[in-house]
Amino acid sequence: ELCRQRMAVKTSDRPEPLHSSRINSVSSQFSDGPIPSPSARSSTSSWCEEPVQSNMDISTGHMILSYMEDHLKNKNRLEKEWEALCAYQAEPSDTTIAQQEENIPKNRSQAVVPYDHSRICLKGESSHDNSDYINASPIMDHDPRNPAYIATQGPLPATVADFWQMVWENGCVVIVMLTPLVENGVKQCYHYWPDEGSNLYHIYEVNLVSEHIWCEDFLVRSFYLKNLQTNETRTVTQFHFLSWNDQRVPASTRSLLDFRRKVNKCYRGRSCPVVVHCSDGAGRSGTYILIDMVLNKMAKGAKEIDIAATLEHLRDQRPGMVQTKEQFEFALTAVAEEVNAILKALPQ
Ligand SMILES: *[C@@H]1O[C@H](CO)[C@@H](O)[C@H](O)[C@H]1NC(C)=O
Ligand SMILES: CC(=O)N[C@H]1CO[C@H](CO)[C@@H](O)[C@@H]1O
Repeated sequence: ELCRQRMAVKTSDRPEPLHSSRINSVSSQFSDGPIPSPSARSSTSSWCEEPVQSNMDISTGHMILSYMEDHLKNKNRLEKEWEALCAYQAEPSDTTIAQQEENIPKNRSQAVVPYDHSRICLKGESSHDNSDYINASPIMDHDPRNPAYIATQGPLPATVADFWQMVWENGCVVIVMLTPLVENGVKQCYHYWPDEGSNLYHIYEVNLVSEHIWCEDFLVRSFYLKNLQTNETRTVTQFHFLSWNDQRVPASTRSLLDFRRKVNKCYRGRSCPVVVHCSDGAGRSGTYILIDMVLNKMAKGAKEIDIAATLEHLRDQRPGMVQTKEQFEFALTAVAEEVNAILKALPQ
């Protein structure tokens, strides 16, 4: 109930973002500079945390924080709210296209398939099997014409060419991968990139340019993607979070929040959708998108924050977004922690 309560917060009246001046030694890796040598290099660095940045007003931050803390303390309220979310029915929710015979082998899970009204369509004439189907959903924030994200399942061996076609056709430059390839012997995602050199997936040539291990929780790979039909090329950066298992939550909010800051630093200034995937593209992907969407709304000075309504909005666009109560609670905790960090970084 509380989460549904509209929380009016003061709009930020500070026009300038508060830029931190700390220079990150590897930030040049993410700019569109000259293409590095074709031989992939792996490197490790000491963990250098991304500084927090936000337009958030101090009083807004304090209101949000006390709201979140109050919400997290009351487990009974959280339980009730989760129950209400579980009962939520998206409308429309037809998934007839995903269930067509030729598309069934392209779905990793039965439970999570895209809605007919909200799915990414490939250009059939460019696909290897003349089909427009991929298990992927555009996720809008406020602008119905430009999805902010594409939530998708981890590619299967049979859908890896479709995946790169989707990345190509939607102009994507950032991929957020939230699953290890295998968990306890269970395959979560196909290894859809080359470990070194290049691989060809239908007409999409993918070159691994670099691999940078940030810390034990995540690494960043840079790819050079080429469409062999047109000879056009693009640099794509993949952020791979390694320590988040299916149906679970990360061990701490800290590394996921730092991971998100690094993703957004790389993405800044773009308008293409961010590709977010785990295994089925709903539990971990939904949790990540929920956190990112809410924090982005706050950074833009949103007047009201309603996390449950935001999650319903996600579930209107893809089934199963955020799969467990623990994941929902984790999202609330992560938002509170980030707001706390932003407040600490503000000049008092
Ligand atoms: C792409 O490059 C190849 C090799 O340089 C060339 O043969 C081909 O004509 C080019 N295709 C287009 C569409 O420019
Ligand atoms: C909804 C649906 O048809 N799901 C299928 C997707 O593909 C997997 C793997 O082939 C099947 O197990 C599901 O039944």
